[in-house]
Amino acid sequence: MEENDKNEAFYYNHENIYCNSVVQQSKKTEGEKMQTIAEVTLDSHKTYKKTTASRRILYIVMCIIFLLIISIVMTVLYLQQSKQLKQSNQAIVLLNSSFQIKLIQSKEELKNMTCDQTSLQLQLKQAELKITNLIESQTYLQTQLRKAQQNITEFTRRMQVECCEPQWELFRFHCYYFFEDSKDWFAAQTYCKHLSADLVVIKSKEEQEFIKLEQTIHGGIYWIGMTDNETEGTWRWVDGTPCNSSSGNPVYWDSNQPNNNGDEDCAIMYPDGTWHDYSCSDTFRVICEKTAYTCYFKG
Ligand SMILES: [Ca+2]
Ligand SMILES: [Ca+2]
Repeated sequence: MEENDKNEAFYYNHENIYCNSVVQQSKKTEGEKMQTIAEVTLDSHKTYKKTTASRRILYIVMCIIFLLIISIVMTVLYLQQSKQLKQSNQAIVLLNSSFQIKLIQSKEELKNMTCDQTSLQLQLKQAELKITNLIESQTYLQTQLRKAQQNITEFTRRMQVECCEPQWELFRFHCYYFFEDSKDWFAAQTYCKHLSADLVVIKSKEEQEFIKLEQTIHGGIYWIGMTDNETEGTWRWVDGTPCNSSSGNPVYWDSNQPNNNGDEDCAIMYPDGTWHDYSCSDTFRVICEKTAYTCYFKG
């Protein structure tokens, strides 16, 4: 029994030793593995670090390149813009110069126009003054002309006179011709017509007195231009106007005339101025009458 126990104990010890050895071996192996893993891990880590660093460097380089490209592009754009700006500035300078020149020219023209305007205003005032003077002169001349026309009219009126032909007597714008040959009444009227006249027509007291006076000077008995041969008792002058007291014209019949003694249709005038009706076929002297004409006084 003890033997067995000893064997068992021995076996147990050997087993423990073996186990321990296995464990130790196992531990040793795991450690190696761990070490290996650690080494691998470390290598991986180192490799990762290296990769990361490379990537960073790459990123940095790319950024630098990008920035360089951006800078170049910006520089090119800046240069282009600067060139355009320079051209624009040059154009502005040219425009400004042109504007200044035109402004100076405009000022000069304005100055000249101002001078011209002043000169024109002065000329206008002078013209207005001349027009005013001309109007005044025209008014004065019109007044003088009107006065001269009035003087001429008055002078002409004074120079105008009524005239009669030779051997005709003038009385109040009429001419009278005392023809001393004897004719019947109708022949007497025809004779007067031949002289552009008629037998005398008496229409006022003054005319009656004038005829009477002339008849006294010339002497004899004269036909006057009055007849009732158309209607008996209705006496008319040769100009057609009635001859009676109601006509408004004076009548100078003798006290018992007209009496139509044996058909008396024509009238005569005695030297005393009285009127008588007589036969038209009887013959007496002739008094013709016509309107005087206008003539001019000769100094
Ligand atoms: Ca009669
Ligand atoms: Ca008689």
